[in-house]
Amino acid sequence: MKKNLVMKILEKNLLSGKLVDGNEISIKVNQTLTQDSTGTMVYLQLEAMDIAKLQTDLSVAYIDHNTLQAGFENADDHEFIKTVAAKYGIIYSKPGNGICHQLHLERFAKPGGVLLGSDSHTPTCGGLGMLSIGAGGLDVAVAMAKGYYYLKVPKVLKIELTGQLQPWVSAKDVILFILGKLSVKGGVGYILEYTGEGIKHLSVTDRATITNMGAELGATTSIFPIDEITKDFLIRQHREIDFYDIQADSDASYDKEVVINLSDIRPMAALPHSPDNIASIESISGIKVDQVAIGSCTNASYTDLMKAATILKGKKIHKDVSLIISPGSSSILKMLSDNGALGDLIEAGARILEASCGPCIGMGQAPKSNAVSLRTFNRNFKGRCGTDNASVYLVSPETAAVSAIKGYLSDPVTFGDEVSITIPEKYHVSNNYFIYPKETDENTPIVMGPNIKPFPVNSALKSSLRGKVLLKALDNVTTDDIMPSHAGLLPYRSNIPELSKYCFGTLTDNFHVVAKEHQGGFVIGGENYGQGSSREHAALVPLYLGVKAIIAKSFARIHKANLINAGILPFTFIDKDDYSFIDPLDEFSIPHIMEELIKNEEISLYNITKSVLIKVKFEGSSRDRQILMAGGYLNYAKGITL
Ligand code: MIC
Ligand code: SF4
Repeated sequence: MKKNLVMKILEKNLLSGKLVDGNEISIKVNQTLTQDSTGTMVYLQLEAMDIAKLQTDLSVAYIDHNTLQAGFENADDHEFIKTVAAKYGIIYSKPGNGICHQLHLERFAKPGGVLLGSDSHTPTCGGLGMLSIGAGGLDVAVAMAKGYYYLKVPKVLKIELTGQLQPWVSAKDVILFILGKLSVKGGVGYILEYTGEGIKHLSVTDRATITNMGAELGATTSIFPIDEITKDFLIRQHREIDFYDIQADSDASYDKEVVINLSDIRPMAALPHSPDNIASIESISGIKVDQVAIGSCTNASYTDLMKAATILKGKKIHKDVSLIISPGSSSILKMLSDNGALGDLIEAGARILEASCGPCIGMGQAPKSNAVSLRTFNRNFKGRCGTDNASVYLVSPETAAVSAIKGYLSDPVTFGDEVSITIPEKYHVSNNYFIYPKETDENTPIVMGPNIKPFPVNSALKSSLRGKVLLKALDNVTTDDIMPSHAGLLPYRSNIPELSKYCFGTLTDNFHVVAKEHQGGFVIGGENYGQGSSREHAALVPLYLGVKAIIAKSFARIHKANLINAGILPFTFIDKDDYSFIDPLDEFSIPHIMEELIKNEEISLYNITKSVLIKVKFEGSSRDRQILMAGGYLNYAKGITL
C-alpha cells in the first residue's frame, strides 16, 4: 500500500506494535515541549521517576501562560521549572520570550520528527512537517524519561486544498471554514494531512495557524508536507541545517478525503461559545465591538502582526474599542520595533502586551460585562476570557484590525486594497531569553515554593465500585468547564487542593462540596467529554475529589488519556439512550469491575436508585486496562521494568 506522510513518520519512529489502524503502538519521541501551567506537574512527575538522563534529542520548558505574577505563586513555579531544567539539561525559555508553539516553530521544530507537548496546540509545528502531538503532562514526562509515547494508530484524513485564497481571506478563515464543515468532533481519531495545489500559496506560519486549530477539531494532530516553502522558512530562520526530506508516496492511500477549494472561502468567524459555531463575517457584520485582541499561538506571527500594523497605520482605533496586541515571540516584537510597525500600532491606540499567552487563557484583559470581544485566538468557550457574560468571536487578524477601527464587526473585503506583507529575508533571533543547558549545572538544587503541593496518586482498583452520580453534564464539556483557568485560578496549577474548590465551576457552584459529602462517586457526560486543553488538572482534581469513573457518550482524546493515567475509569454507554435515564445523586454499583476489566468484557453497572442495569464499555488497549487496574500510570510504572 502506498504510504502517506503520517505513516512514513510513524514508521520511521516506530518502537513497538504494528502500524495497523486502531492498534496500539509506541513511537520514539525526538523532542518535547512544556509550558508553565502544565509544566509544574510534568516536572514533579519527572522528578518522581528518578532518572539520570533525558531520552529525547531536545526538550524545552517554556514560560508563557502564567506571566501575570499577581502574587509569588507563578514566579515560584517558574523558579521550580528553571531549576529542574538546569538539573536535566532542558532548554529554559524565560517569561517574555513568547508563546511555546510560536517559539518552537521558529527555533526548534524539525520536519519529519516527532514532538510531544504538554499543551493541546502542540500540532502548530505540523505546519513545518513535524508530527507534533499534544498530550497530558504525565505522558510528556514519560517521553522525556523513557523516550517513547504510546498511541492508537490513528486514521489519516487527507484534506486536499485546491485554488487560491481571495484577497483579505487568510489561513484563519480556512481553518474556521473547516471547523464549520467538520465540527469540534470531526477530527476525533484522525490525523489531518494537508495536500494539494493550494498549499503552494500558504506560508509556514499560515500552515501553522491551520494545524494549530486542528486541535479544535479534536484531531490527534495535523501536518503539512515538507517542501520548498518549509526549507525557505528554515533558511530565513537561520537553520537550514534542520531541513529533512520525507514525503508521502505519490498516490498514497488515506482513510478519508475532503477537498476544499480555497477560492470559495470568505472571511469567517466562530460565534460564541464554540469554535465550530461558524458564520461568514458578511452575514454577521455590524455587531458593535468592545474589545479586539490580536495574538495567541494561532495568530501572532510576524506576518499576522504586520498585517494588523499595516491596516492600522495612520488610522485611529474606534473610541469604544480596546485593542490588545500580544506578540507571539520576543523576536517578532523586536522586528516590529525595528521596522516601525510597533510605533504604528501605538500611534493607532493599541495596548501592547508582552509576548505570552495573556488574554487567550484569561490572564488579564477580561472584557467588561456583556462585552463583545473579537479575538484572533482559537477558543471561545464561555467564561474563558475571564468574563462569564462576554461574547467572544474568533476571527482573522485582518477582520480584527479592520473592526477595531470601525468599532463594529466588519468584513475586511470592504476596506479597500488588501495589505500585502513581505516575509523578512532573515528573521531576527532573540537568543537571550533562552537558558541553554551548557550554561547550567546539573547539581542545581530543585527549588519548590510553598504553593507547590504534592499531586494526588490513586490506589489500585477495587474488585467492585459503589457511589453516587455527582454531576450529569451535557455534550462537549470542555476541560475549561472541568477545571476552569483564568487569572484567579492559574496561580494554583501546582496546588490541587486549592484548585479542587473550583472543579466544574462553569457548570455548578458546589461540586467539591457534593463530592466530599458523598466521598466521591461518578460523573455522567455526553458526547466529546473533555474537549479542549491538555491540562491533566481536569483529571487530577476529580481524582483528588474521589471521582472513580466518568460515564460518557464519547471522550476527547487527550482527556481520556489523562483519566487513564490518573486511574479514573472512562466508560462509554453501549446504548447512548441510557444517558437520559440517569439523574444526579442516583446510586450506582459496579459489582464485578475488576473481573470484567481483566476479561475485557462489557461492564454491568446497576443504577440502584432506578433499579436498572446499564451496560457500559471501556475502549482501550490492554496496557490501558492494566494502568487502570494498577490505579494510574505511576502505580503501573512501579510494577514493570520500563
Ligand atoms: C489552553 O489553551 O487551553 C491551554 C491553557 O494552553 C491548555 C493548557 C493548560 O490548560 O495549561 C491547552 O491547550 O492544553
Ligand atoms: Fe497559550 Fe492560548 Fe495557545 Fe493555549 S491556546 S497555548 S493559552 S496562546
